Amino acid sequence: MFTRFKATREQKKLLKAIKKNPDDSSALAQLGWNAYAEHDEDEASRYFTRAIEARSEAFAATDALYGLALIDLEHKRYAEAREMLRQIIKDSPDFQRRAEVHLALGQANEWLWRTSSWKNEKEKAESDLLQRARDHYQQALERKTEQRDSANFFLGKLLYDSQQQEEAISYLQQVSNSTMLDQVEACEANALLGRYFWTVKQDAAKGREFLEMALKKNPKQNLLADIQRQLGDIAYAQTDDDLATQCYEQALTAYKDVQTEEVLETLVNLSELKYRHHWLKAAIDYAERGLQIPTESKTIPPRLLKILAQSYAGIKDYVNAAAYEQQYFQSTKDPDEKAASLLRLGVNYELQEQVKDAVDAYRKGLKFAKRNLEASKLNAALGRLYLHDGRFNQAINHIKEAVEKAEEDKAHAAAVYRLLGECHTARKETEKAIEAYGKILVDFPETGEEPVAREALKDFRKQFKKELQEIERAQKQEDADLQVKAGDAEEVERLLELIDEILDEKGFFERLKEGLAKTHLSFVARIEELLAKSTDVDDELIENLEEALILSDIGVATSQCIIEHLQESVERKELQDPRQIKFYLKREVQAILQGSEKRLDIEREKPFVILVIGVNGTGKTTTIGKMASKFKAMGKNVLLVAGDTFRAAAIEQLEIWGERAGCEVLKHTSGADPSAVMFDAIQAAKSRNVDVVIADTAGRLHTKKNLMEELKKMVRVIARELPGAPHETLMVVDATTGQNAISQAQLFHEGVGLSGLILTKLDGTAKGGIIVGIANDLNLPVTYIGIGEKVEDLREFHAKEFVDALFED
Ligand SMILES: Nc1nc2c(ncn2[C@@H]2O[C@H](COP(=O)(O)OP(=O)(O)OP(=O)(O)O)[C@@H](O)[C@H]2O)c(=O)[nH]1
Ligand SMILES: [Mg+2]
Repeated sequence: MFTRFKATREQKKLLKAIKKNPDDSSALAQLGWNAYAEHDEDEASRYFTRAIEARSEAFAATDALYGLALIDLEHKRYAEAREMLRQIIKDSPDFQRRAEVHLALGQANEWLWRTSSWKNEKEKAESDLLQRARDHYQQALERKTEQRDSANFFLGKLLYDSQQQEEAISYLQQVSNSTMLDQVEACEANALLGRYFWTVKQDAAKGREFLEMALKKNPKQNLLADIQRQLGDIAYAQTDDDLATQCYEQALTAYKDVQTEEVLETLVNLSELKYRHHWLKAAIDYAERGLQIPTESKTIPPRLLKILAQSYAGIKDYVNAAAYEQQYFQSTKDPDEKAASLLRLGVNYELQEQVKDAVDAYRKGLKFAKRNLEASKLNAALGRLYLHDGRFNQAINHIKEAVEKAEEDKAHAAAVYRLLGECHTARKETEKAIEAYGKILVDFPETGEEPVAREALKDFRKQFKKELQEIERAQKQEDADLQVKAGDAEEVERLLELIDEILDEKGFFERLKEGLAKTHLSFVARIEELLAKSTDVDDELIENLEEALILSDIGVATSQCIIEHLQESVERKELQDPRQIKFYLKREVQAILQGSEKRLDIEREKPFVILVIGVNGTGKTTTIGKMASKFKAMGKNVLLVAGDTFRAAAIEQLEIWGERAGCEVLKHTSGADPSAVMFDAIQAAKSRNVDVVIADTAGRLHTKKNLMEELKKMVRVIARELPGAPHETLMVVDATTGQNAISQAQLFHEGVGLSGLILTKLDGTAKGGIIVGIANDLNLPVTYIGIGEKVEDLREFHAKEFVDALFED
């Protein structure tokens, strides 16, 4: 209110002044500027022109001329503006607003440069106009006035657009935080910086930082769209799909109805994101919008067509899917993509029960497929169709081809082996069928085919057992065919043995489950009981749950950690039904254990030295024996070291294991210094081409200081003789110890530094939950778990397998 009042009062004063003296240039110029500020440019022009004509005061006339030039600039009359501005520079060296004049001249030249037509890029880059624009900005900059930052910005932007990006960036960076720039300039400066760091430097963090800064300055529609699109690109590249989707959708809204390549790129990325997250209708919507936009691009249309084909197939609209698939097939040049497309098309036809078309598509696909996997998938599809059609000879040929090239995709390979099993079964090639199913159990155990293969093998077993019974019966009845049947019996028994062998390989899971039965009872079953009594997930249930967890050996801290996560899920309303708790609990436990898996990389060094330590009787020597057998089976030359010179018969015990595994044992006499044994062992390993050295040690209590010192000395000797060794220092922990195990491991870790744990005797204990506490509290990985005394009872620790065995009823 106040300023307005002042303005009108000043206005009145000025009008009075020119009434008195119509040639008062100063008042006329000021009136011009006032009108200019009110965006009344006609009026401003009139006052400015009168001020120039009056010429009563030189400064005012110059000022008015500058005003006129600015109006011309705004109306894109660059040449006229430039003339006037040049005149000011020439005639009025003392004009106070000289920096502004240079800035305006810079802009006039810049816009003349931008709007002229150039023969080629070179001519454009070497143009005088460009040079002049730069010079004037530079002059404005050097004057260190309020316009300094604007000059900096204009110069930066001009350099950026004239292919001098590095130089441009240094100017723009100086003003990215400036308060002297107006909102629009500040926004553009940061947007340019963001684009530069992201697209030129591939620096996502810096790019995002500047783009977000630009976003805060309220960018105009088009710039907003660009900024959001680039933020989307960054998120997309970093696979932050949610953020990418959000940014792209905002960009699209800001782009409105324009149809540029940028919009098209946004659409194709968005449709891929939607497809990836199974929002198929949205994927289709964006992709079809993308297809409407004319483009020069060779890559985008095929991408759109592929998404459309796959999305329509996903929503079971096979007609549209097939139509787009055919277009995709035509548009892509890559032979393997063509093959993959025909594979999808074939599946599509099968779903529409057009089997003949499907066969044609698969056959045609085989002509294109160069990559193994595509060829294998096409062969498998053909094999499957022929198999179902009863044409076993054709089927087996395709399936065999498929098997050869299937390995790189486990799920697919498993499916192919199942087909092979089915095909051999159909051809009555029983042993080959068993082998095919066996392959799935041994090599692809974590695929969906595993239970199928297991069932198939069990069916064979049942069938053979029945056959055996029949043979027996026939023998008792002294059947005439006795001789023949006896021969059959041998064959059937052999196959039965084969099946048992295969099924037993995976029997570890069953044994693990059996072994964990008590832990299951004390942990899972107790919780199930609790849940059965509850109807709501309320505070009482959570409290009881916490109590149950704490009682189950997983430790207080870990229990609280799990409970906190559960509570978060309750708050987010994901977890509302007590029946869900078991699932959530399982997920939590698995998440904790997942981080604790560790595979020994014995190929890493040669010789690879493993030192095994722990409290008395935890299973060190037994575990070493089992590990030796494993490494031996992998074809490694293993040396066992009898480092336990203390306990009676310890050396003999290791020798028995060594014999069983078929590897050498290096020993001294009982009572010798274990460090001396280690010294000899390392020398021997180096000279005898040993791959893996496993050193046994005497059991010791973590509280016995002198025994800890002895252990440290062994480590020192090993490290001195072979720098970097021991490569693994593994502590064997007896699971039946329960919570004590954690403090034991802690003290050993402080003493010699552990690289991992082996948890033994998980069979039969109720305290198996300790493994969760160990994983959560100690930050030490678990390499192996032991569930019994035999060689096959030691296995690498798989979090998923463990949790499945623990939670399964
Ligand atoms: N049930 C079961 N018993 C095991 C397991 N691992 C080892 N054992 C048994 O635990 C007992 C002790 O095993 P050792 O290998 O001698 O233990 P150690 O740590 O070498 O013992 P010291 O050398 O005396 O410290 C033996 O009877 C093993 O058979 C396992 O995973 N489950
Ligand atoms: Mg021992």
